[in-house]
Amino acid sequence: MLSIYSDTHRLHHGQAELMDGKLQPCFEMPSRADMVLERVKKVGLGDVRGPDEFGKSPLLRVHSAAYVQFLETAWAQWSALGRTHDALPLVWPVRGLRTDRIPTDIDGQLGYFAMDAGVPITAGTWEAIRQSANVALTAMQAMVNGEQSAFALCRPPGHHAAADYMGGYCYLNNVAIAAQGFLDRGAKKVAILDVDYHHGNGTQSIFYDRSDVMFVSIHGDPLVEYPHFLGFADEYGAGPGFGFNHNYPLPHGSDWKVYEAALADSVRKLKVYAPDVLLISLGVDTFKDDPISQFKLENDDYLKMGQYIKDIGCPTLFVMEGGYAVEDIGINAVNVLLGYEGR
Ligand code: OKP
Ligand code: ZN
Repeated sequence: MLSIYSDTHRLHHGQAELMDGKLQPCFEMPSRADMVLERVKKVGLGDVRGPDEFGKSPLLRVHSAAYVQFLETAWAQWSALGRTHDALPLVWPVRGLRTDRIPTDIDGQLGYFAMDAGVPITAGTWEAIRQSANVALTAMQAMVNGEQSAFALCRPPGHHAAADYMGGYCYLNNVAIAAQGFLDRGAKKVAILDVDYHHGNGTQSIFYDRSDVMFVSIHGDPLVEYPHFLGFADEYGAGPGFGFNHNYPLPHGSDWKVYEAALADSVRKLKVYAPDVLLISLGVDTFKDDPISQFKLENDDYLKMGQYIKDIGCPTLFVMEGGYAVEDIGINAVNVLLGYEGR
């Protein structure tokens, strides 16, 4: 399987996130991608190529112009005030507050365009997130050109980012941008299966009212897990998109047995939909030793996950999302790809 990767992800390295009331080093760190790349090479998965440049237009097919401009200028606005630490939001427009005007100061903009404080913006963030989207788009283009499968080794991840907000380590929604890329190149029906531990709220919201993108997600129950405010089982889609969104919230402590039942049901739904192309939001934070998650999958379970995905039976683009047990992230992510390839 072809992999796409860029070293540019290193330019994004947040200093700290709030966890349990304490500032701690960010879980979403550069070594994550290094470990996955190392494993790709070690098992001889296939060629590894750098990304091509797709510019801003494919980003604007998914994200609002105001949001993309905010991402592009946030660090300059922040550092112009003499600030040297990461930019972070601190105030949000919750129920009853005004969202009909975009603040002109950077603190207001950070709150307006964010769902939480897990999204540090550094000097290199814009370049890193742009290239992460280019990695996904390059893998998409390779498949349009004939590859039957590909692995976009994206970092930072993307599935929590919606049309006009960032959150949960995510800025540009790489998998949504690639999905829209397939549609813009002639695909009629696309499906996204999100196996990250956290619900892909951004991806769901981007395609919620559309029938040309089916979104299926298996994740920790949002009643007790991030992102808390989306990802419940009764979210089926809206308008023409009704019936094209399926969530499988699972309890804390879920192991492969519990997970497999949800995955098998997801596979059934995806086979009925019969998409032209399938995208996988490949988070491996479902692993038993993940430091921020509560499922119990083991290394070999990811091989079986890959076999289930293969059984859906269509061209498949794997897009890297989460996974914070850095020692095992490479083994687990690449096991899905090996399982898919029947190796
Ligand atoms: C990003 B991805 C846990 C706080 C969780 C945000 C998690 C973002 C996960 N106590 N903070 O889906 O892997
Ligand atoms: Zn996650």
